[in-house]
Amino acid sequence: MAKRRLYPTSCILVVLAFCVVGATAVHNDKCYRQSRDALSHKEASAACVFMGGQLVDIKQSHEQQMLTDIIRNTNDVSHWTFIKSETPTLLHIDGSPMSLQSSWMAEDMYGPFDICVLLDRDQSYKGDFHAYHCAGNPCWSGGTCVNGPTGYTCTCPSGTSGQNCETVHNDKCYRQSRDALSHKEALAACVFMGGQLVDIKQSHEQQMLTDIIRNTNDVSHWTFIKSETPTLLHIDGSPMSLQSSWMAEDMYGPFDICVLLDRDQSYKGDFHACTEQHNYVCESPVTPCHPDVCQHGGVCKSCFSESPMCDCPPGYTGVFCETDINECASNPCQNGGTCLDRVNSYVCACRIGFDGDLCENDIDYCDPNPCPTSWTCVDQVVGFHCEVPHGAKAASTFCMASPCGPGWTCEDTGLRTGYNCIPVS
Ligand SMILES: [Ca+2]
Repeated sequence: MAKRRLYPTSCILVVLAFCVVGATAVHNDKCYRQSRDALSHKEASAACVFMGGQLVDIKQSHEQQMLTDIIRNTNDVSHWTFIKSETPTLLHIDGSPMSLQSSWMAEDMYGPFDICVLLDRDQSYKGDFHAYHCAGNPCWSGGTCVNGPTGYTCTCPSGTSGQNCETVHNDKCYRQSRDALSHKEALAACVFMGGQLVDIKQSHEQQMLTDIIRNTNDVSHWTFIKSETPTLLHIDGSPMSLQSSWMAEDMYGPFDICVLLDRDQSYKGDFHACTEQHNYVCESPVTPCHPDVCQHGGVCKSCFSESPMCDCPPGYTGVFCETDINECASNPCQNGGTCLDRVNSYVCACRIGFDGDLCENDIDYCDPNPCPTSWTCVDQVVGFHCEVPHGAKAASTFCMASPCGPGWTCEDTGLRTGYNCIPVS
């Protein structure tokens, strides 16, 4: 039985999602905020809790109508609601259930097949089921999400890969943000997705990130380091008594400075006020999956407490490596050959008269000349013709002597011409 996610009953702030810019409504003693950004359902749930509310849980039609009116008057796009369905039952081809653990029971997990309820713009904002993935664009680093029957695929910018356009480097997983936030918000955002703001320790790590950033959005990114409050002096040289807030884990003072991989400094670290809004990179360790859902020997990895990433062996693709790539799709066999799909390869079955890996060779049956001495051989598409030499004794029944040999059919072609040899198919 599905268990719905519970939130503290003291919450009266109910929000649609994250990062508010106005668009706040009060209706029947509840306060609603519309998000500025598109997130996955999981991220949206976390974002609402982060700001002291919860993802909107629509219980009555007038509430839905009120929200629909607001959305239509603002950005007019689909919005997540609270409800998340159970993992749908997937069946093997023989009808037996596929043993994928439903992750709905766990408070903070979403399974690869979970679907969520969207106030769907394309359905006049009636609730509709959507894979939680693409509707919130789970693709980081500027990747593009494409929904498929068993999940989604991210088309990732160069330098990034993985299910969500993460970059895996030395057993760490990196994600580039979609948005610019203050250093404090960036720190919190990384923790929310199960990681931390990137803490660059080595130059090869910095170089790797610089390369990725240059290939994607090419803007400055926050790193983990936050400096102490700098000493400020009055005009007479005496120190200004500002309390340093660096010691407290979750506080930022008004004069704190943070370290930015600064685009204008060729991505060398540079000091900036922590309150500036910049993009950021989150990191997390790469961990094995539980359960391992990858098929056909795919290696299952997970990062940011997210759904599994399968590294598929050659010849397989799909979120779970469930699809045997059809290597025949490009019709590689020539001259009417039949393509037989294999794992990471194919075999061409050639029409008679052709050979070669791609059936690209038109067989020359006259090389070497199989005809009697002094006869002329004429290569045919299938088989060959032996032509009687000029001045030879007239005859029309050359095949009586079985000149083609076993495995061949002989065909007399008439007086003074000769015979055809055709391979038995
Ligand atoms: Ca194949």
